[in-house]
Amino acid sequence: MGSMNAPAPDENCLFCKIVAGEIPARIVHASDHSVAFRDVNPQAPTHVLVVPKDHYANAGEVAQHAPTMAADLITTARDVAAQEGLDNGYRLVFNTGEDAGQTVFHVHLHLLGGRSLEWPPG
Ligand code: D5M
Repeated sequence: MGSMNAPAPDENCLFCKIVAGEIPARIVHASDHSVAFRDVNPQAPTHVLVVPKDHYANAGEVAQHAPTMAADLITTARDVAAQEGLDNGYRLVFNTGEDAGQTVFHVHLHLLGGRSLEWPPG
């Protein structure tokens, strides 16, 4: 979390570019440590991605190296859910690796809500 041991931004990383303001995004929440923005390909009426400003490849990496940051992603998602009026519930997802369909290797917490969500996911 901005510590001396924080990983350097990855110049090829799409979400590092969004964090840096180099690529536009519909930002719904920002703090010193994280940014939340709307997914370009929404799968629900509310579909927001919460990312740490620092570059970690996936949820396991951020939890191992910056556990407070990992918790911050979840509390930020909770706050955005409240802001979006998702009083009936919402889903949080970390796709991790190829089989899960992870396409951007900068950890992002999907916040989905605004409709009834099926289980199990596809
Ligand atoms: O999810 C990666 C997600 O990132 C996917 O739902 C699309 C979204 N995405 C891709 N490019 C952008 C930009 N430029 N803005 C906002 N959202 C974006 P994954 O879990 O890796 O499959």
